[in-house]
Amino acid sequence: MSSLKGPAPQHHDGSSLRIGIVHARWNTTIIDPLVAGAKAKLLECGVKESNIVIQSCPGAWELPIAVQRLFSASQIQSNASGAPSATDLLGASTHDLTALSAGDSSGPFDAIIAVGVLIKGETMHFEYIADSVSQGLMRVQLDIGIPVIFGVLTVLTDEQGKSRAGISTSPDGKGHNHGEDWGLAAVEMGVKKNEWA
Ligand code: DLZ
Repeated sequence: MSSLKGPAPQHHDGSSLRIGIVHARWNTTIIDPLVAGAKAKLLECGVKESNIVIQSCPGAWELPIAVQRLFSASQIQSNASGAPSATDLLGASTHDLTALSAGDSSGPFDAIIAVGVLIKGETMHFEYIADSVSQGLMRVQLDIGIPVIFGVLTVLTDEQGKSRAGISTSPDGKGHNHGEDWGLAAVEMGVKKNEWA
């Protein structure tokens, strides 16, 4: 029976891929399981742990520049042997990007997952950030020519966010971890980007 919502997940072989995850540090209760879900699916698809690089930035607003810099740094790294690593470059130029973990591999990323959680407050902040981040990530994706997976939840309440991270406390169940879908999308698009090159 076909599902009413979302694409049927495709499982591709990610063993030759290098994937970046950049996440905001606002709403970490929701962010952490999303990042863990994305990483679990990458590993399940065969992406090597050393080829998964996870970085953070302060908030969702910073995600477009963080993705762009992470990709540029990985390109520089692959073009010049002995050059500073992606983590070094990001650390040097963007002090609030901190490495949670970094792989020992090098080379440009095949896809980058941008993860953020925007929860609507009482002001217009949410609308401005949500709109700018969406447009910024699309622009970066097309500029760098690498799939940028849109892992930004724009929710009205904490509970909606928790449900989409698979940690809801509601009696209806825990919800579904969308991070897992983003991991699968990154592998699918990373593989297809190479096939369509
Ligand atoms: C300022 C702000 C607010 C109000 N809400 C969120 C949020 O729900 N999620 C998120 O990721 N970031 C939020 N931020 C921070 C901005 O994204 C940004 O980090 C700051 O405005 C500094 O540029």
